[in-house]
Amino acid sequence: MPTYTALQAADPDVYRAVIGEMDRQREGVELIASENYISPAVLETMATVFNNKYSEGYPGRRYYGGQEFTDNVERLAIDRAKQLFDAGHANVQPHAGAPANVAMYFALLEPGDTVMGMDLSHGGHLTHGHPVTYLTKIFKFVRYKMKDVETGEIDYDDMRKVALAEKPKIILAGFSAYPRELNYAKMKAIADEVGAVTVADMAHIAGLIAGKALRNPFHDGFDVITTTTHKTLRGPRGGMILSRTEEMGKKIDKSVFPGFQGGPIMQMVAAKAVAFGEALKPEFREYAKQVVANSKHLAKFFMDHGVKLVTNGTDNHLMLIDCVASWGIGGGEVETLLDSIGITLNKNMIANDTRKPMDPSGVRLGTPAITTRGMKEKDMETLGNFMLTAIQNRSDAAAVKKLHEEVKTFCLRFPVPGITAA
Ligand code: DSN
Repeated sequence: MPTYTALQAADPDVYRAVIGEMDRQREGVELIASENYISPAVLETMATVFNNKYSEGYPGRRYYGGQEFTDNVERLAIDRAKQLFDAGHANVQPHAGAPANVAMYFALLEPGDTVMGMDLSHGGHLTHGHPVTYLTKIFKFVRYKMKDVETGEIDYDDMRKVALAEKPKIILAGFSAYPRELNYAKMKAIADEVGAVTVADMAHIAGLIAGKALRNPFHDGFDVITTTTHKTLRGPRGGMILSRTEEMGKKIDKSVFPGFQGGPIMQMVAAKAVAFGEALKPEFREYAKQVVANSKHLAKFFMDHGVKLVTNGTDNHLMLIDCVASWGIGGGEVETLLDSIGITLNKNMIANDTRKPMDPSGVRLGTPAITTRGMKEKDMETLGNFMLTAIQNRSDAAAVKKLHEEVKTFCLRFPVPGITAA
């Protein structure tokens, strides 16, 4: 375990919080679909002296001196990202996924232009045009949805009809709570008909694409990919924008800096380089394959036990449980109950939900973090049983407490990179 002796001496309060969080991560099961554990090398790089450096601009074109080593790590991150995703250009400076999307919109649109993205309630993301975001004050968003929530198939006919009527400048693929593969080729054909740029926000599935477990939208002619780097890709917290062509990449670069952000967070850029280096290794392909295998196995386990999954299964790392249909209780109640036994997931709206976002009908869960810990198919059954037993015995405090101990004992068998040695 890292010791953090300087922190302990300087600030015992923050030190205690760090140790508490390490213990929580070691002793519990992380099923939040967007979370993961980074390697010791990525973790070390995030705490390096690159923190002390301002580097506005891009490698070889900076506004301040002293850039020999920052240029070096940013070039490594760019080259590795391009190789991982077959991209023509990579901007590795976005601080996170939402800023990456904002920079992308401003690179490609004028105020008042229209974007077509997936409806939040059917799996899309806030930055794909939800009215609570400031983006909707500047751009017009139109939405597409699933045609059939039992299969998850997108309504591509309606998408085409709306695209022909609304003439969006961007057709945006991507999601944060959708368990199926998208048909990028169909979306690209619709975009070509109306002259739209195709963008995929692959934040959730970047690691699965890098690991060749899911299809790469560039291979169907998509123009731009935005992503975070810390989910399935198992890198530091941050964002990235990839372009198919250098020409598009130039527009993106200008938008990220100076258009939107200031100096890059260079220790994170360096850590992205390390994570992308790890993702280029053959072991990462095994990881990506296992994430999907675990997810499909857990989904089947639930369905075999009468649990209702939105779209009745999964093609990727995540699934959505309809808790009301399965157990007659809301997703918030399930989240709180499972938290109390050391299993973390999040309450989530499901398609056509009649409940409110803070008290929705579903929960979302995924397998990226538990797969990093080395869990395999048989462990999915153990986890599924823990969850179902907790729900069945939710009014029996002693049974819930006993289950918490069992979860802890189970978890401690699986090392957490950066916390416990493998
Ligand atoms: N917070 C991320 C997720 O959990 O999907 C998306 O922004």
